[in-house]
Amino acid sequence: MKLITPQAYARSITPGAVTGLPADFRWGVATAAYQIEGAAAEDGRTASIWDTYCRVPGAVVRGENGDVACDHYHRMPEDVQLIADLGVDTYRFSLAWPRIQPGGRGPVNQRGLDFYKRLIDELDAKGVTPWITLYHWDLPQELEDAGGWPARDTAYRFAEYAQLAYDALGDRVTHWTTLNEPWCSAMLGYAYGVQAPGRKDFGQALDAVHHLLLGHGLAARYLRGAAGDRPLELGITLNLGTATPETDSEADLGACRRADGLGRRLYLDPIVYGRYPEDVLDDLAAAGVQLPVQDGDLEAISTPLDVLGVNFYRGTLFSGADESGSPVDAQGRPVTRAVERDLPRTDMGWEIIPSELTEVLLRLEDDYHLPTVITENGAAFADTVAEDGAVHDADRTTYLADHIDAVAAARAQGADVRGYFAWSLMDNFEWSYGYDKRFGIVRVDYATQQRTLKDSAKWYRDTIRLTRNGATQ
Ligand code: IFM
Repeated sequence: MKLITPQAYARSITPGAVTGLPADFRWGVATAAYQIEGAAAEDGRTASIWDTYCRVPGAVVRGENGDVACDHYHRMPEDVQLIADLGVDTYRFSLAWPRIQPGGRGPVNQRGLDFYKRLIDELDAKGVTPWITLYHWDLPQELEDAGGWPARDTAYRFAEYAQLAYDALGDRVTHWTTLNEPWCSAMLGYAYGVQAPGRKDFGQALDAVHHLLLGHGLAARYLRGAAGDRPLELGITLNLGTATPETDSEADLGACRRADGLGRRLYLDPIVYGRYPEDVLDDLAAAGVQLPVQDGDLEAISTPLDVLGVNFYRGTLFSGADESGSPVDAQGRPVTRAVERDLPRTDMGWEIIPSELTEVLLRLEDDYHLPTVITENGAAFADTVAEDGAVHDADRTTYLADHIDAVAAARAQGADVRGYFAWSLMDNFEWSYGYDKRFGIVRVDYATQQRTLKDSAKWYRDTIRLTRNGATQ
């Protein structure tokens, strides 16, 4: 494969209005609690599965962890000022479950909750709308010890935590996302073992899928009821990409059907239509796996939503044959193989192809008819600090510009996409990659905790301003 360096990918892009994005288009930046907060043992917070997983030798690059991260817990007012200075209208952040309800059971921990109240005060004072994600992967360790997401009780515990959070903050916050990327929680955490809690059991991972969705549904149902006449913008965030067949062969088309089924329809169909996709259930049955569905679960899971959060990073080309051309593996199971393309890549090794974001948004419009918001999109690149202290990250600016254009293209073709959040506000703890991978539009010097706007942040700020000023609708 020809390697194309980020430098070859980057273009020089000046800020300008993005045609076709309306004045009320939502612009934001996003973060997640464990990735930025630090203060891991402060004010009553107890361990999450990530605190534990980071201590497993070899689990995280250089054995790093989120104990300090970006020290956002102590630097929150400065960080909110940074957000306000970017000119975004919305800040998407997650609540740390083990801070709000240590151990995942029992009453609220007031000191933990007060941090988020102060954050919301600060955002309000600066005119930035808070958008809360209830769960961005930091399951209280005590719940994992009791069985984790493969156990049905965890769904009820999540609904109870959602209730505590909404009762405390629902009068101040309108925008609520239940889960971030349940595919990652279930598959990376319980099937592939490359994220917390690090289990490797396909059957348990599928139990986790259903219980994550059930937790989402029970929480969504509670929030809907509790909101009453109060405005509520309720959603879930899924990581959604494309599955493109390498050829039109039956095997390659089958590989795409399976990848799309297990990666996307398994979540979207129950959430939007209240049913699991038949073909995926058949595939699972063939593998000896059955989802632990009980009466009433799918009604809860399909509680109506206002918005679907889309995290887009990459699409994938699939082949239904292995390297030797066989359509089945050694166990006789059909092959679903990702094929590398000759495309530029980010520092994560992820292929860059913005047109696939347009494709995803149009597909969601056609098949699921829910308004969407891009709740995450962005790229890690190996930034360098120039002699003048600046970060000239033309590669990241190019990535953001091309993907925002892809959103505008989807809108022009009829997709009801209403907002875009850059991932991420600042460099942070990138899970199993530790601090190695930098996704921020703001650089964090972890030795001093100094924040520096990268060129991409300045470009984003100016593009938002020009687009708002130039918007006609
Ligand atoms: O950093 C993560 C985030 O927590 C969830 N979505 C993908 C990002 C980049 O890997």
